[in-house]
This record gives sequence, C-alpha cells and structure tokens, in this order.
Amino acid sequence: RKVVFSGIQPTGTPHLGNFFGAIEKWVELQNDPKDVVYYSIVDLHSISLPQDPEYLRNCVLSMTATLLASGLDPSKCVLFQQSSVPHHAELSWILGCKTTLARLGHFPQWKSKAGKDKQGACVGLYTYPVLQAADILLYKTTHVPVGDDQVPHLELAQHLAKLFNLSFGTSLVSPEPVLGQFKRIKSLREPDKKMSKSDSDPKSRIEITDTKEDIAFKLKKAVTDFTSAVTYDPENRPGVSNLVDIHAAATGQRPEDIPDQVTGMTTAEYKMVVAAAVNRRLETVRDKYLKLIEDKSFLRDVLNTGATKAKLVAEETCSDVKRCVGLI
Ligand code: AQP
Repeated sequence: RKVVFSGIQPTGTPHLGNFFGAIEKWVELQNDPKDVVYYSIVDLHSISLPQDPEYLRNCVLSMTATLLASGLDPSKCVLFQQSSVPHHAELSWILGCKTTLARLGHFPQWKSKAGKDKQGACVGLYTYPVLQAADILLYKTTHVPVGDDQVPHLELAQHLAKLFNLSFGTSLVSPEPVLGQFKRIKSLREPDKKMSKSDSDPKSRIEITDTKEDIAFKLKKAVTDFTSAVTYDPENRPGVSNLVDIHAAATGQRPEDIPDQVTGMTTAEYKMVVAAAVNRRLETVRDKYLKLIEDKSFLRDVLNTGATKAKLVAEETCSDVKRCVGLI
C-alpha cells in the first residue's frame, strides 16, 4: 500500500508548470483504492513570502476549485488546507530543533527566493523545507509526487526520518519522490527561469483557467529567438524548446517527436498550433472551474471534511514523536 502526500501553495492560480509537473500526476495517483492519498493546500508555506490576507483567503478557495476541476475526487483523496491541521506546525518545530543552519542554507529555493539581502529575509523562508518535511512525515508518506525542483527538499525529509528513528526510536517513514513525466515548464518571457505563480509578469505563465484568447495572446508574446524553424534543443534554443515541451505535455507526446510534425512552419505559426493544443487540454478544466467557484460553501465543506480525516492520522504521528523525544 502506498501513502501519497503532496502540496501546492495558494499563491495564485496554478499554471501549466504546476499542471503538467504535479497536478496531472496527483489525479493519476488517487485511483488505486488500496492507497491513501493526501493533497494539501499549503497556506503556511505561502506566508513565507508577503501575502495580502484577502487575496490569500480567495486563493485557498480558487485553488480548491482548480484542483477539483482538474480531476481530484474527494472520495478518492484527502484534500485539505494545511493550517487547519495544527500538527504540521508542531512537528515542524520539533524537526527544526534537529536541523542545522548549514543544511538549510544550501537549498536552491532559499538562494533564489531570499534575494541578495539574506539577513533581511524571514526565518520562515529559511525553514520552509523543515515544514515541508513535517507535512510529509506526519502521514507516514511513502510516495511524494513533485516537480524535479523539489527533490532536494524531499532529501531533507528522508534525512530527518532516518535521524529521528535512529536517535529517538520513532517510526517515521522515509519517502520516495514520484517525478512527473515532463520536464520543468519555463517562463514564457524568460525561458531560463521556471514558470511560476508569483512571477510579477502575468504573460510569463498560462494559468489553468485562462481563456482561449488569453492562451493565444500569451503564446504569441512568448520569447523565442531569431531562427524561424521549430527544433527541439533546450540548451541552445530554450524559448522554442519550452513551447515544444508544453505542446508535448498537452498532447501526451515526446518532445523529440514534435519538430518532424511541423516542418516548414515558422515559430510564429507554430505558437498558434501550441495555443490550440493547450486550449483543447484545458477547456473542460476551465468549464468545471467556473461552475465550482460559484459554490464557496461546497468548497469549504470539501476542505473541512479533508481536515477532519487528516487530523486523525497527524495527531497519532505527532503524539508518537512527542513521546519519543520526551515531551509526553
Ligand atoms: N514550472 C514548473 N514546471 C514543473 N513543475 C512545477 N511546479 C511548480 N512550478 C513548476 C511543481 O508544482 C508543484 C506545486 O508547486 P508549489 O505551488 O508548491 O510551489 P512552487 O514550486 O514554488 O510553484 P510556483 O508556481 O513557482 O509557486 P510560487 O510562485 O508561489 O513559488 C510542485 O510539485 C512543483 O515542483
């Protein structure tokens, strides 16, 4: 039996990177009735960078609607808001007391998100991977579907599980990553950066709920290069190759197989082929989202039911760890 856990931050509307890199895998993993599957909207993580309270509140509900519209089924998985289960913060504190500053300083996410003024960055951003380890370890998770950017964070969870089991005799489980089939999707404006919810330029990403017109507009504006033909060469032609990656992911093909299908096409023409493919993949998700977002009390019910189920397991693991380290 697998126990699956994964999280997504309510920092905006999920984009193609989140969708192809994580959510599609989430939907697939909920389908084996033997497995126990937890998906969390990790709002505690999201306040490690400044958030507007009203925007954050709305994002939790719109994220819930987007995940349900993408195919998550609350009868097959436990979908909940992280801050409604207080054991995440509690276990995070305990794990943090055995995590060195040196280990946390190496994480790429800290280096990129803290900016140049590291002394001015907040503690929550630094200890983010410890909270992520707590999220995973609380449910005795065996499998964590993540984008490849999250693998270093998962290694901390593996390290802490082993360390606590050896030092204190806890029975934490060391989790394995489940990587999506597709590469990291890049920003449409700066293809050397990943596509991101919190990028200040909305043209850098295609959101799951974007209209057909939005999708075509953003792809039209996508940065490519001065070569007109479509080739797949991520190293030397990151912009065009990102479009090929998006096209491949939207149609379930290998990126290497795409250029032969579009020989003779200019990149400008190809962008519209990609736009049509992305729109086809997203249109039912978008329609379902628009219906779901109208019913806020249903969305809150889904999250509350999920939190009640999650708490039962989280409470048990947290109490066990507290006993082992001498707090109970
Ligand atoms: N560009 C991407 N390509 C592939 N996978 C991606 N993921 C994120 N961006 C890409 C995967 O999506 C999952 C949820 O991510 P998250 O919301 O927890 O945080 P993130 O990785 O920091 O994503 P964003 O969109 O960049 O959010 P912000 O801007 O708020 O930081 C993860 O499994 C991640 O790997």
